[in-house]
Amino acid sequence: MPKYTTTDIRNLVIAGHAGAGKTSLVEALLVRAGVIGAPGDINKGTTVCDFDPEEKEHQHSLNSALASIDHGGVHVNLIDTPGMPDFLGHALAAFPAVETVAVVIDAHAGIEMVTRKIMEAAAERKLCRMIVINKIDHDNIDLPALVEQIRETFGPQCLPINLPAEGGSKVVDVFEHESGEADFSSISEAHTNIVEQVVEVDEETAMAYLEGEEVSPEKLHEVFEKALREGHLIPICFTSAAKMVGLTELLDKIERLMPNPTEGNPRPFEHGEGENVEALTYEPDPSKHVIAHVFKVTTDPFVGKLSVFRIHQGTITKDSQLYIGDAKKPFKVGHLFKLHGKEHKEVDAGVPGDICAVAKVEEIQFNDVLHDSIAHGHVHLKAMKFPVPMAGFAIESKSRGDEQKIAKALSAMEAEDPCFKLERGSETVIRGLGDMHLRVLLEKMKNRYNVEVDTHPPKIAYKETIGGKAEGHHRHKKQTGGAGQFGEVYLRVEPYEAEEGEGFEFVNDIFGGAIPGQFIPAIEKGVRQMLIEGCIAGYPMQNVRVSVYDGKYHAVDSKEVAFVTAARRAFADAVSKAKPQVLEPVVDLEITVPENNMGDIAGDLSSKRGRIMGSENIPGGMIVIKAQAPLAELSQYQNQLKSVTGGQGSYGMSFSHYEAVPPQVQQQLVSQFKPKADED
Ligand SMILES: Nc1nc2c(ncn2[C@@H]2O[C@H](COP(=O)(O)OP(=O)(O)O)[C@@H](O)[C@H]2O)c(=O)[nH]1
Ligand SMILES: [Mg+2]
Repeated sequence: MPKYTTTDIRNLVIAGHAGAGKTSLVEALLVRAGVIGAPGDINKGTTVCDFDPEEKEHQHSLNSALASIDHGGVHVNLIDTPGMPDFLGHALAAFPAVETVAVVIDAHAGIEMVTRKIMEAAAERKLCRMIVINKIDHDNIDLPALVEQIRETFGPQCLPINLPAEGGSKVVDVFEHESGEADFSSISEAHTNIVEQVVEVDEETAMAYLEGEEVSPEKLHEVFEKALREGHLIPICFTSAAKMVGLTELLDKIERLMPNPTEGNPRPFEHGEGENVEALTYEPDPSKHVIAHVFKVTTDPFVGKLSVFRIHQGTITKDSQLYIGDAKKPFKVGHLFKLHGKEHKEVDAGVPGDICAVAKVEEIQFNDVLHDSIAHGHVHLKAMKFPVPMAGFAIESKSRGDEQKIAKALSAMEAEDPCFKLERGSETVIRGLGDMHLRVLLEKMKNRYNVEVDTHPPKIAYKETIGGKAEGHHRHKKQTGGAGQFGEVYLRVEPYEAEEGEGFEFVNDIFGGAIPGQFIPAIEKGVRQMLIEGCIAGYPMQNVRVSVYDGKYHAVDSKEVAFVTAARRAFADAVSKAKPQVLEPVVDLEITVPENNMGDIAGDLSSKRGRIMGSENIPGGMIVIKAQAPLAELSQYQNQLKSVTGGQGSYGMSFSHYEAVPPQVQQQLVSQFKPKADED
């Protein structure tokens, strides 16, 4: 058994924009707590949390990494996460493992794009939040202004719990202290602000406080935790990872005030399938059945596949037999690990709240639930929102014979990353959140799986539809030597909006047996072939209702193939008269650039057939532009934005909807199309 119990555990995700100092902060906390002797260096790739070859190469965190600290009787599990927008998936994936998200903000850079995304996502998942303002040693910073901006952006419930003092060389607590000297603001005022905010969530405590009664520390913890859980308080603390300031104070706050696994809001587990899905209540009770959630899957060069999970209920030991989701057969844990950076230490058991890993269980996938009771089948976590990957490369093997190795590498990487998607169609396309994301994936393929691929921009997933109603006809008649072929079809097409799915309806409107019932499936088959192949530009067709209303047959020469062909041509005939349209995917863009680039960006977007939906100035002289644009125009956007903004701009995109392409684009796509010859 571990030396700590569930209530001794504190789990925190360390998140925030790239460069805020998250990895450095974890490193500094590890040094301060005596876990490691001296801090590693981000630039040399020697930190505990940035250990992947790709992380060393880019000097940035690209995956989540774990480290734990024993401090003052509590066991703190920290999950360091990447802060580049392209790698947001790995940060969000770790959320279900913790009670608290600590959002690190760079004192100099202020609130950035990922800061906002993380704050929003953590609130949406009802996690407790805290803000760490790091780099307080930096020159040219205005901390009072930053605190104000934070409160304006994220709400007045963001309140300092400590304040820098003595020129930023230390921090003083304002929750427990009522007086003293700070570099800005006043300790007594800050104390009153945070204590009043906290006691507000509990009427009794609020009364006692107002009447000047002493509130016990236990009671205060209880109320503090409630305020965090309800989003009524977001404490702000100050650190300098570089100068080792504010670290013990941060650990003290985590120990005394932040929620343990029996506190905070429960994770939204569900059980059942389809319409019978119900919320599942669980308890962090070590003696109950096991429920654990896999929030990270990775490949270790020494132990192979590692699946990292948070235990929510029950105790897992090396002898546990665990089921993976709905699987019928359990696996034996064998070796249970605690991860610390790239190291893994074998442990006997994990209790509720703890974060452990198993090696070499190939079947486990990201987001699986592990449990020890078949009765717990169909338990899953309520679906999490992840950004939809839109950036893509079509890939091709560099050397022949590598196809299988590539397929294996791609599925392994897909299982590890919630924002990496694979499309296998006429071309293999990898999709991610941006160029950088995709390039790192290709590097991983090379480093880990020893395969290389060529890339080119993927084909755009155009679709076809019709804008009006029309009729079509074809008589298929063939007489070659022996038996002939005969089939004649009249049909009607009209726009059709389906509740869900691609939208297709086939209606048999034949009266009086003009075509015998046995040939109707052949007609539907012919139409469906055309829906897949496309009629005007070679893209799948959607939102169409097809009604067959007349035709002719021949007692001897009519056979299935004749009606398939007749239907294909009658359908093409009808579509050509029904205002056919090519549709293209349009994406939502969120572009963050320096204010003075606004004009260039707007001009460039309009040349890309884009439109600006709104903009918002954010601290630091930046502006966030919300826009929509066709995906087809954005294949080089990353590089273009970089050159326009001198590397300061960033953007994210997600799928919005399909829209008709302009006539000249349609003409071009139609002229490139070579329809497939019918088989006779
Ligand atoms: N001046 C100063 N620099 C820091 C501090 N913490 C981190 N840095 C530097 O900021 C850069 C980014 O740090 P890193 O920990 O990789 O940030 P992350 O992307 O949030 O993990 C590195 O060059 C660090 O040395 C700090 O407290 N003060
Ligand atoms: Mg980092």
